[in-house]
Amino acid sequence: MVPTLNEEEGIQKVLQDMPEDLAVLVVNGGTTDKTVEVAKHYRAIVIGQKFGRGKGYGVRTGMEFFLSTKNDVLCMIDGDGSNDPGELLKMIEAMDAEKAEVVLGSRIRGKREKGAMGLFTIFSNFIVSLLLGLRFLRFFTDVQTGYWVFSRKAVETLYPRLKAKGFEIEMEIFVSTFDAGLKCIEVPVRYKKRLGETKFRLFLRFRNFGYMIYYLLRSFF
Ligand SMILES: Nc1nc2c(ncn2[C@@H]2O[C@H](COP(=O)(O)OP(=O)(O)OP(=O)(O)O)[C@@H](O)[C@H]2O)c(=O)[nH]1
Ligand SMILES: [Mg+2]
Repeated sequence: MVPTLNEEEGIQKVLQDMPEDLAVLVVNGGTTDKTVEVAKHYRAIVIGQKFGRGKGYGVRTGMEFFLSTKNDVLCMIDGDGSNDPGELLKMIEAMDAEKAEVVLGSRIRGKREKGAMGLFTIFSNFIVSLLLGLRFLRFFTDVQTGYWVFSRKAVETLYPRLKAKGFEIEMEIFVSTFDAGLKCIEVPVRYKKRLGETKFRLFLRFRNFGYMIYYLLRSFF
């Protein structure tokens, strides 16, 4: 599943690099550029997101679609060309080897292209991950990553619990995974500079700190 909003450049790279064994679902969040045309050219299934605007709605639409299929594993990556789809196979192998239900790809522990992640982003992601992980007495380094792999059981368990509309979706997935008692592991992944323009604007980044406090407290009750 590739949640996408105006990523005509990035989606092309993502779909070109996608391992052949993976069927691709592009969840379009109201794109006004050529993202949909490019995705269809590469034979991806394209669906429009339901419920409203925001990445959270996009991810939840993709999960709902996945549950209507018979597939066993759901992978998720960003459509901006920063995530290498080849890493997903490594994440699926790690999920099998460690009998986990959820795998997240850590860009902090993996090799990053120079300039792909600013110091502020590295620092803030690390702090958010440290605090949310500590809440469950675990150590994670990149809870806000765009790389995820879920077992079918994980999607069945998480989908009804998720309420996030926007970029807080990854934090909600993380805390909901532990609240539901699903086994979650982290593996290092490569990260490159994104193509196109960011959708995660500065004010949304600050707002995510508020959400972090909400998710930290929510899981106590
Ligand atoms: N379906 C859908 N996808 C979205 C929406 N907003 C963002 N996305 C996608 O979510 C992914 C992550 O967004 P980015 O802008 O890359 O955010 P980020 O990865 O946190 O930040 P940078 O890569 O540093 O810009 C990208 O593939 C976006 O196109 C949305 O409202 N709906
Ligand atoms: Mg990105």
